[in-house]
Amino acid sequence: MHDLTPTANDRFTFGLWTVGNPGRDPFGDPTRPALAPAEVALLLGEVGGVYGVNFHDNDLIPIDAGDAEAAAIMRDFRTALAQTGLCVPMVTTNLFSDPVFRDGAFTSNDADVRAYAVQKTMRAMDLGAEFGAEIFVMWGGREGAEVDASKDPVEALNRYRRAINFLCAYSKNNEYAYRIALEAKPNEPRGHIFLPTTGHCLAFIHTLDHPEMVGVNPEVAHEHMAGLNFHHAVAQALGAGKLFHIDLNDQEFGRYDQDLRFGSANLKHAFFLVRLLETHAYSGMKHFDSHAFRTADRDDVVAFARGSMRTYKVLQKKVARWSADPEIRRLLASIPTGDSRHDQLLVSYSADHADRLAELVFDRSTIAARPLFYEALDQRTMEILMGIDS
Ligand code: GLT
Ligand code: MN
Ligand code: MN
Repeated sequence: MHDLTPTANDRFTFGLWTVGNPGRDPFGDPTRPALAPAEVALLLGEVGGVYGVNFHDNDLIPIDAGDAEAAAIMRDFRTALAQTGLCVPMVTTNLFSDPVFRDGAFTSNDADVRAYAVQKTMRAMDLGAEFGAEIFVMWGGREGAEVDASKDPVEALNRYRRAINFLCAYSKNNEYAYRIALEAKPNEPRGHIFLPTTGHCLAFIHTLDHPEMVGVNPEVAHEHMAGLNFHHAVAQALGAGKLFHIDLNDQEFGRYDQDLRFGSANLKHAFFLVRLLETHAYSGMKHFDSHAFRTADRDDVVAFARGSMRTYKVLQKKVARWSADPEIRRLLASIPTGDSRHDQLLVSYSADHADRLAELVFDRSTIAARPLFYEALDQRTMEILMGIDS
């Protein structure tokens, strides 16, 4: 097997809503036929090397489906999973499409909407548990506002907190295996969405009743929409032990929500993201939360899915190549690191450490004159990315 061929060990996943995306956008109708859940699973089987398929409750069972329709869909989907060997590692709830959520779900001003949203999420948890899902994503796409006069944002976040606390307890009481992953997005479809960045989510988690159950699901495009460095957001989540899941895709800065194929817009960012995930041995799911261009037909959707995984695999190789590159190693080794004994003072506070630190004499101009060959380091990185290996 070629080393660029994805396997189940890579933990690559797609969603019913990603490869099943029919090409609708705010200005145009679908360009591809809708696929039934079982058809999406079969398509992913044809793609090859995919570990799992994720879904929103209503990707699998339409919101108005009767019992017989639901049972038939479940039966066909289970058959397709068995045929393809795919599992369902992550599920989520659609709290954004139905008009009932036009002004939010957990954070709505309307107690009926809030209760319905929690009830719908409980059912989605029940559904996902039937398929063995262990990650429950919460993307609050409609949790937000266009009109700040309409909501007290402190109270909105209190409502959000109460809903998540309730659902964590529900999951525990049912002995479900879920860990909840909050997904940030700054805007779209709302003008302003609550918990707009991964950093906001990380801070919010520590105000919850069960912070140990809750982490994040950062998405490349969402952090880029906020103009942020995704790799840094993921690093903070990793450092906090909160990277429960990741949504890989791409996004041009300053554009509408594009959900582009992973690595297709910002290759250098994608490279450093892969390096981060690989060097910190991230072992969770790598979910491609993107969709093929509206111009794609079924074959091109297959090419899109294969391309997403292949780009990750190529970047994995590039990371190994980069790390072993003599020039990169030389340049990294040249970065001045100063007198490591100073770190012994800073490792913890004591009156003695403070006194010794106070006595140190630093020659600012000498320190500031130490060379930093970052232009050379960045150029060599670019050359490796461009395929110039010598
Ligand atoms: C929606 C959104 C994604 C979220 C999904 C989970 S749905 O497509 O744009 O980023 O991950 O609800
Ligand atoms: Mn998105
Ligand atoms: Mn996403």
